[in-house]
Amino acid sequence: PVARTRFSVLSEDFAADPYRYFAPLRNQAPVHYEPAIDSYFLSRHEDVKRVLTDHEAFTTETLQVRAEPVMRGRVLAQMTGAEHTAKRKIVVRGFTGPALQEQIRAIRANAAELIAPFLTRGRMDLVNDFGKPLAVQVTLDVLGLERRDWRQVAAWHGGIAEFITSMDLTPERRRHCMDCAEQLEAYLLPVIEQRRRHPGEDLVSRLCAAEFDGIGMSDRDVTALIFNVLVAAAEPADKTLALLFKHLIDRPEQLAQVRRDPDLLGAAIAETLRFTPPVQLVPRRAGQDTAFAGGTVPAGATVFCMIGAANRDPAAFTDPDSFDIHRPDLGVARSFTAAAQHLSFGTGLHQCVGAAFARAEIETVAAMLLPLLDQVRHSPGLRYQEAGLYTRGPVSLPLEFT
Ligand code: 2IO
Repeated sequence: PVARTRFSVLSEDFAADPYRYFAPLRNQAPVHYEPAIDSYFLSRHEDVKRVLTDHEAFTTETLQVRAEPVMRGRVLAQMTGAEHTAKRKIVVRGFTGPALQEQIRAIRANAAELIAPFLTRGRMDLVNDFGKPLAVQVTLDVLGLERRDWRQVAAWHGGIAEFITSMDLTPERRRHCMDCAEQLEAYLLPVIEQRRRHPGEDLVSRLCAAEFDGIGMSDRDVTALIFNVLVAAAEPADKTLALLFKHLIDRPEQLAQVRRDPDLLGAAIAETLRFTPPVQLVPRRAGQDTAFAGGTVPAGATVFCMIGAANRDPAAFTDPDSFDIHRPDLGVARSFTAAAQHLSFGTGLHQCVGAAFARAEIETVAAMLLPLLDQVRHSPGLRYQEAGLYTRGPVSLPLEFT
């Protein structure tokens, strides 16, 4: 369907179902230029992998305009060298090892509380009734922030995520997003003050106590990394959970296998991430003219790596458009590490720091839900709909169960 002159990834047709355009893009326009936003879209697995691993030729400077205004400072992905290594390590410690074990308990408690009122009703919207609140509550737990403020934080998070992921922000929406960022910052500053004076074991305290090159972290440094963790942990979580359930419900045989053997959940999550990555785009800036097989990207250009298209490249996966938790080329254990073949956590120096946490979160919740949601099925009569170009997931997923 790619008509050479007219096709746009910013069109309504593409937004309605990007997946049908991925093969034509890879085959006919692997270096697709989008004049309205003066950006290049790369869709081949090989090209995307090259952009994400060639840190000389492609930088993360794009985040200066796309993220920094609402993040109130620099996020991990913008850092390089020793600063990046040191600060990344602090964040990693916040949700791996002993910290992760503690968080899994908190995830179970949050999930149990959220699901309880729906068990007798036999119906629930997995996105809006469960996944979204869960994603924010879990993130607040990780950060050591007040869980009871989750509605307010969720609203601010919405504005911040909108800024980062929009291709066409109106001045009004931009103002709204900036207001959300300023209000969340004002909410966090007294907390940061308090943790500086009385540090605990939580991630905010660890960030406050960190030093780099003998210099402590400013309030701005700490705020930006809190925002970073908030957006990165909350935004893709409800989408991944809902996509996992949708793919399994649509394939009763694979759902039955996962029910019988919950050890298959790791594979089901890895395949969900490959098949429908919740983060569809990763932006970079070309530092130099770079030639790809399908065309050249000029120095200074904004480049979007199309993760969904790369993950369905037949050069990387056999029968890429089918969802198969048993696919031999998945590599379940590798799927959550730097050796992953799918690119849903990115790759290279800035590969997702939360990959192991994400797996633990979705696996824990799905293992709890499956036995509770007997005969889980779609609620009849509602049209399934996904939204988002940058981050993408089901708008809602109304389910019935017994
Ligand atoms: C938060 C886009 C949801 C990240 C971002 C400004 C930086 C970075 C990502 C992911 C997912 C979010 N980029 N996480 O793509 O931390």
